[in-house]
Amino acid sequence: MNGPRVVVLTGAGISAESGLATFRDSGGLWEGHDPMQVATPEAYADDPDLVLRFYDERRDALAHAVPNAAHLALARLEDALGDDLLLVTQNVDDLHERAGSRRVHHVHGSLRSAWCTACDERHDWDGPLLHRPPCPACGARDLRPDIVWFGEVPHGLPLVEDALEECDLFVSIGTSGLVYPAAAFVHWARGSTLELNLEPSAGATGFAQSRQGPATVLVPQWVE
Ligand code: BV8
Repeated sequence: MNGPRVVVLTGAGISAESGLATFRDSGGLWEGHDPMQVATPEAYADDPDLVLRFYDERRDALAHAVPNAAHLALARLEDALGDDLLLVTQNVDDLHERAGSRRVHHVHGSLRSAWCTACDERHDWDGPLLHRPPCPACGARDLRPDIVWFGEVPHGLPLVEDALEECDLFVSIGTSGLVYPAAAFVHWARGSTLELNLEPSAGATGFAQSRQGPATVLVPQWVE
């Protein structure tokens, strides 16, 4: 199987210059909570309103954010490479899509999708979930954020693993390299590896090359 020649992984750092908070910068707290403690099935079972507010606020912030030069450069890269590029993102925002990327693989889910735990249907979703709207398919009031929480299995790992094993180049952009299994992608990659990040990530030494700087500078430079 001839997989994509280039696999790109993005993290919260690529959306930072669009004004979206990252997980671990600026103290990394939301209303005094560690996001890592809120983004879990246990937190949702224990205090669903807290978790739903966390995602409603981020979904609302997303409506006011716009893609930046890094997102736009990756959309141009897709125009040039077509199926030779696989864009994988840990992000739950839709800035890659709004920049023009057509094939985006969200391994951690999406803010703009809601998942009905009664009928298992997923729905494009823009509004809040705090008031427990009915599922458009079955009417149950069991919609949860369509997000992969800590302890849940990321989407489409076999597809990513196959692509990494065949690729010529793996590029990691804007991620701290702290969350697995995405942080292990660099070790699964067959080809050369490059990290573009504001500072060396936890996995920086695992990359053949690691460049530091803002994504809006480094990504267009790399793509061009
Ligand atoms: C799972 C959705 C089992 C929520 C997220 C070993 C192996 C496997 C699992 C584990 C393991 N060890 C521990 C685990 C469990 C756990 C884990 O990794 N814990 C960590 C904390 C140790 N992993 C899981 O639970 C995963 N599931 O393992 O299931 C399994 C696995 C495989 C097969 C079968 C079963 C699920 C993880 C997914 C959790 N959900 N997101 C939400 O978004 O609310 S993860 C969350 O962290 C976000 O998605 C985020 O994207 C991700 C990683 O964070 P980053 O994107 O890197 O963001 P961060 O703030 O950390 O860093 C930003 C970086 O950008 C910084 O480096 C900064 O310097 C840089 N930056 C800032 N500004 C800029 C910039 N760079 C460039 N330009 C700028 N301007």
